[in-house]
Amino acid sequence: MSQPLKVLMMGGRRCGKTSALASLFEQAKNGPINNYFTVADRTILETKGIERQESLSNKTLELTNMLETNKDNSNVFLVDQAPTMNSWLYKLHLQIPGKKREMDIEFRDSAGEFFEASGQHARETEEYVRDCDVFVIVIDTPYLMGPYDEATKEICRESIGLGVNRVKDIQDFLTHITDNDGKDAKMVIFVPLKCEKWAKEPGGLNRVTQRVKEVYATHIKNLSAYSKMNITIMPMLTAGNINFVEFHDAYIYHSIEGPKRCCRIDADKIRTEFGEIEPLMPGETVTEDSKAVIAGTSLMRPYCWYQITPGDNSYAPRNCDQLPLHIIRFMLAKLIDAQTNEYKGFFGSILKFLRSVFGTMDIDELRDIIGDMQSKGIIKDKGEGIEIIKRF
Ligand SMILES: Nc1nc2c(ncn2[C@@H]2O[C@H](COP(=O)(O)OP(=O)(O)OP(=O)(O)O)[C@@H](O)[C@H]2O)c(=O)[nH]1
Ligand SMILES: [Mg+2]
Repeated sequence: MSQPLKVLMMGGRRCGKTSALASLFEQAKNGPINNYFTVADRTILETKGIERQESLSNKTLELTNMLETNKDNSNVFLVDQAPTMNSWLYKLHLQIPGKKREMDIEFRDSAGEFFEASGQHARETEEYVRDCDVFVIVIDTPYLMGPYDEATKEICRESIGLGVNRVKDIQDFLTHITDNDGKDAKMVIFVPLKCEKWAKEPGGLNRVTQRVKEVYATHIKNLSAYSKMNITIMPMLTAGNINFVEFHDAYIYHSIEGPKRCCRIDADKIRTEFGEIEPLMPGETVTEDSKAVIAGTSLMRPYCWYQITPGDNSYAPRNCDQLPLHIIRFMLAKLIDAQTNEYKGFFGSILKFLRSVFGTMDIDELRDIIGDMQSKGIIKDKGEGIEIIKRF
């Protein structure tokens, strides 16, 4: 029976995991991958309890709406409206045009709460970690860079940055990776998101990558101890033109219209989450946002404020398609490794598993396609902050 290639999306609450998948599917369907594969979203949307799984096309709409709403204004606004609670599967289907050669990549996309080491979902998450071959660690870039930039280090202290991105918790979860005594290759990809601001600065994405190497140094060191581990850093632009501007303490503005997230401008003025500056009227109050507490700590996460690029509100994702390409290339290398080494006892089962992961694809043909994409620069191994730290 064929089974999909399983990828686990990891990362803190609201860091942009699902939106990144939406842009990944979008770019895979419409970008240069299209010349080699017919790509389709084969997700079957589920319902769990009161929550219905959001379709990726709706997540793309959320981004394009945000770009459209703030077109031609200089509003500084908040993102992050509706947190999810569950773990969902999104399935990317690849087919060689006109042939019965097809395979699926299945992304397990959990809510950020699943990556709290002492949270109620920790056991479940550990199970996923044992079960997957590829791990995507999504990083909320403003909170990664905040503690190190002069302008923001006071309001976004290091403990806050680490807390929001659940850096320590993820380090713990990664210890559950099982590599069967080095026979079973694994891949970890660090993906900084919401990094548009840095992408627009000369050398900005290289600074982000450098910071990933410092903040995740222990993860990288521990992972490097596995003999067959691939480690890559790959910044992705999900929206392209929603740029980080500043942090402010998290407040709620209570008016007759109901509660809105806001920041204080001065003693009697606030800015709402939609970017409107409002004077405080009699009877209106401003309180701390209790939801801004970072779970498991007493720290408050400051809100991250964004602005559209002046004169350009296009939806312009970048390098999101690199993720599936690097993943397929890795799985091919894993297959070839298993074939060459013929591990005793283990070989038969892993080969069977890998064959099933590639569905009805012809391995030689797939290898040629990946080789061609590589020589044409469609698969990127460097530039724009992309860096391969370790390859087995
Ligand atoms: N500025 C900016 N905002 C983004 C970007 N990607 C996503 N967002 C916004 O960030 C918020 C969180 O994005 P999601 O993709 O829902 O985050 P998530 O990690 O899946 O969140 P949970 O599932 O609740 O943990 C949404 O309001 C998105 O519209 C981006 O590249 N830039
Ligand atoms: Mg999500």
